[in-house]
Amino acid sequence: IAVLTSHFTTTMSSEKESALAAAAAPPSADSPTIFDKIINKEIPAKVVYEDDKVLAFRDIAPQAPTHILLIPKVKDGLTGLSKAEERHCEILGQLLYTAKLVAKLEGLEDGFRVVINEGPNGCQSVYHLHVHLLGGRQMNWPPG
Ligand code: TR5
Repeated sequence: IAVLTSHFTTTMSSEKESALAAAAAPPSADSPTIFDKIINKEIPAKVVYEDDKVLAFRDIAPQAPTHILLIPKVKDGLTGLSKAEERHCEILGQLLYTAKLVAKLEGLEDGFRVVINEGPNGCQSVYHLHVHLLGGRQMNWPPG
């Protein structure tokens, strides 16, 4: 029972962790996030691609053999996709196009998934728009 309980607790805590992180996040805040520190090179990240507008780096807690985050270097109010306005169309397109480029760089010929988590129900935890690029294994549908 102790083993079962301990396994159950472990499983539940990791699920609860991301849900709690998402619930605790300030959906409307435009305050700096950890991603600003990565952009400014104040904290290290495993950068796989960079140009003047987009930065792509490996997720610290990968959910697939390849798990990369693509972010706009200038947030410009884009805490999440729900804040997108017409002026953001160019950067939104660039993020997706760069995801395709990085997928090719990573050798994901058999396919991949791109995800944008939005708000508490979407389990968003970092309020700086980012595209997840996941690959290297068979994905399932529907997502959890
Ligand atoms: O949950 P959402 O969609 O908001 O995704 C945020 C992602 O940022 C998660 O997949 C986290 O694992 C990832 N993350 C969080 C941190 C971090 C990171 N990826 C790379 N490097 C990171 N550092 C240095 N610090 C984080 N807190």
